[in-house]
Order: sequence, then C-alpha cells, then structure tokens
Amino acid sequence: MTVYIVGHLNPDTDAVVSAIVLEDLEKKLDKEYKATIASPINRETEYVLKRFGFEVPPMIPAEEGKKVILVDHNEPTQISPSVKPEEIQAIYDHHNLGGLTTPQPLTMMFKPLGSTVSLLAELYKEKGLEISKEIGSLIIAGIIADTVNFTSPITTEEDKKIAADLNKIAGLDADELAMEMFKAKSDISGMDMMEIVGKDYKIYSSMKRPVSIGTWETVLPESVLSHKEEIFEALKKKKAADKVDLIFFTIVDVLKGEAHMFVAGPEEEEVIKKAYNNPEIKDGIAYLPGVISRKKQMVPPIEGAL
Ligand SMILES: [Mn+2]
Repeated sequence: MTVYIVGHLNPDTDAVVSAIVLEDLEKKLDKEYKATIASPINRETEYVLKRFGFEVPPMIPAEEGKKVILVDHNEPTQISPSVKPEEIQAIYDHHNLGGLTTPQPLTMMFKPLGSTVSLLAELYKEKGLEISKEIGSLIIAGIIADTVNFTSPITTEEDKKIAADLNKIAGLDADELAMEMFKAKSDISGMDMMEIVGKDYKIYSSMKRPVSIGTWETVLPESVLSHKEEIFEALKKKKAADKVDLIFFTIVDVLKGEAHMFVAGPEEEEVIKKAYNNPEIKDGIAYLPGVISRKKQMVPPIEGAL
C-alpha cells in the first residue's frame, strides 16, 4: 500500500523537497512511498525542481483510509484537508508542536534545525545510505530556501555542515543558486495581491486566539509594497474567509534582511507594537529591521503579545 508524503498547505521549497527526498530515502529501503503536495507550489520551488530535473509532485489524493507522512509541519490548520489525523503514520519536522492529536501512536522525528531537509540528510547518514548528486542538490536548495541562504537566525551549524558536505558531490555555487531562487520567488508577473498574500501563508490554531501570518520573501520589495491598497483589501477578505481574529502579512527583503509588516487593523496594531517594542509605523506599515524569519522572529513575539 502506497504511503503518501506531504508538506504543508501553501508549500514552500523545504516542504516540497522534503517530500521528494523522503520518497528517495524510503525507496532505498524498498518501501512504497510517494511524494505529493498539499496545494500548488511557488515559483522558487518550480525553479529548483526544473533546475535539478525533478517533476512537480502530484496533489495528495483525497481517498479515505490511506497512509500519510507529514513533512515540515504538524499544526492542524496547515495540514491538507485531504489528510485525516488517523491516516498519519509519521511526522518529520523542525517546527514547534502545534496541537495535533491522533488516535494512533506514530513515528516522530523533530529537530530544531534550519530546515526539514537538513533532518532528512542526517537520516541518510544514520541509515548508511548514499545521497545522489540530484538529491544532494535538492537538499542544499531546501536548506538555502528556509535559512535564506544561511542568513536567517534559524540557521544552525549543522545546516551549514550538511550543505557543505553535500556540496562536495553537488558542486554548486550556493550564492548563485540562492540568487536565482530568490529572483524566481520575487517574480509576481500574472499574480494578484490576493495570491501574493496567500502564497506563503500559515494559520496558527494553537495560539491563544486564531492568527494567520503570511510572508512574501523578495529581492524586490517595491514591486509588492507599491500595491499597498490592494494588499490591505486582500487582508480584509482573507481574514474574514479564514475566520482568524488577527492577520499579519510581512514583506521580507531577503537581501537587506529587513521586513515591512502590514498593520491590518487596530487590534493588529496593538499586537505589533507590543511584539516589536513600538516599531516605526508609517502609513499602516511597520518597519522591522533585522526581521526575516517567521518561525523565530514573527510567531513567538506575536504569540507573546496576544
Ligand atoms: Mn521548513
């Protein structure tokens, strides 16, 4: 029976490549595993898969009673609606635990590393398995994506060592790859602001109040900041549609290492002021120097300020 591997909704590169890498690893152990996605991928991931010769994984099927492995997430609101808690066999993740309960026992591997693929790279080593050049390249891309080319505060020494070791086989120029990935991610042609707000967007159901935090990592912040009014409109719609109390959306300049956070309403303003110690707010946008990581620099301070 096929076991489906799937990352979170609104997948990022780490979520998608983790599924592909884990499929490769399990197949080396003669197991029937299939990498899938929970919703359409972003342009950075498209670029990475194409560059290293991988197909976009199919959507996870809705069939009942299937077996599923979650990668790169565990919070119920970030899991595909096609996955039922009783179908989950294992979780490989690098996030905090977010309130999932299951009727059955399961395998779990969690480590506070920069990416989920870092953890999978270590699993190859533990099991004494070889990593191919293609898979090694994918792992490096996943680490670069989640750690913003090793600049995010979530980056660990282990991530750097894993990438450096794999690069002996992959032979990549990491900075060149990172720049191409960031450029692909910054391409907004044909996208409206509703899509941009929702592309890298997570709902947090285990906080004191239901909150959502979207980010847009870019090398061209102006290309999005110049559509301010449409973004505020999109946030209003999304907040109502997702039934969250508070919505946050941040444009992250990955080159400067700073963020602009939209203040969607008076309650959000209160939280942002408390979370970031009265930051400069101009025309409804808070300026947050040094902030790039949602996991480390948005989720904890926002949760603490609720
Ligand atoms: Mn990740």
